[in-house]
Amino acid sequence: MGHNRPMQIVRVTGWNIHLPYVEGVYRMSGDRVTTGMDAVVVRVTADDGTVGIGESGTVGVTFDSQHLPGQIAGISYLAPAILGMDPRSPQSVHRRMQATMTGHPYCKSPIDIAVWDLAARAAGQPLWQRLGADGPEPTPLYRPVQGTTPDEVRVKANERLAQGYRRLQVKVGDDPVVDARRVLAVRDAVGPDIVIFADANCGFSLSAARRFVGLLGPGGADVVLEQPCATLTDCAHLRSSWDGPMVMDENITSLAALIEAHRLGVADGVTVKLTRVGGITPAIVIREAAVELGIGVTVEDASGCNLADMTFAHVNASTPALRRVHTVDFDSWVTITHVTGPPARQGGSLVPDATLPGLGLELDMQFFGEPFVDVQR
Ligand code: 0XW
Ligand code: MG
Repeated sequence: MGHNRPMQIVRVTGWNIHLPYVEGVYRMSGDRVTTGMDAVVVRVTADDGTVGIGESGTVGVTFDSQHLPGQIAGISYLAPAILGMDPRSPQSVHRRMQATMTGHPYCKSPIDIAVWDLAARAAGQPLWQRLGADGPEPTPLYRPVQGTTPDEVRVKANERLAQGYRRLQVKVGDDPVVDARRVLAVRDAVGPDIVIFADANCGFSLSAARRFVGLLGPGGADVVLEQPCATLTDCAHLRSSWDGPMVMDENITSLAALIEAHRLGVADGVTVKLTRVGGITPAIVIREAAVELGIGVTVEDASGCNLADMTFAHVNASTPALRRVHTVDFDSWVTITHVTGPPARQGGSLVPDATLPGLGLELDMQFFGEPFVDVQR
């Protein structure tokens, strides 16, 4: 038997990087338009030289309660507090972050991901295995279809199919009449076998959401409704008009929120965003509870490139197949890939590498300038 030698975190380094979109712009309801996403990358180094890396970031400042300068300040505050801790116990490191700063989960997320990567590397295991997965299983991808008119979204939906996606997300949440026409146009263009999520990103008032689902007609065009209104209460009221599948995203901020969504009957599925909840440690608690409750789970985030995608690949692989829904591939969205190693995307799925330890990726230092934080013990 080998000896369990002590190991400690001796350095924490963080950079931020802007990731422009390949397609120019991305729109969500309420005229929330961005031309790229911000990502923060954290590297945690152990005393034996093993490193772990994590990425999590923001899409503008009007999606979730997140702000890049806040993330930089919070990570700089948290970094010294985890020096000296054993990175092979990620939950312990997360408890230290919780004790150091209340809230601000978007600051804890990239540190937590980097510590999980390091823990898996130290164990000589891929992260999917460290998280208890059955194997390096694939997670199907979805991709938003953007466009303001029915004709535009028809063309865009077919482009997405040609790119290999079999699951589409149509952004809604503005004018219910216009939105319903666009969703029906996509359904007409892609046929009955393609999964369509209609994501309002909290944009509909309750009355607008009622009008929208009514205009989809009998069977609701077989769409899944994603976060139609801003609150769980309004989503619950919508149940009197919509008995089709409903998925909560922005409202899933914690385990307590998941339990409340379940109690209200609005969570056939949930989207757990790592940056929103504070990293892998809280995400897998929420995921395990959702699986236990029979709720489908997506693990993803608001922003990133292949490093974020690979994290989604590993964490989703450890969700039992019956409850694994889909996820996002940001590397296809943006013009920069700031890591080297295998791409997470394989055709229409994300797949973690079967054997490489941790996340299996290295930072490509040509993309990183001065770090905003670099603390050492
Ligand atoms: C499609 N996303 C994963 C990208 C944006 O960050 C928001 C999110 C969503 O579901 O709306
Ligand atoms: Mg969403």
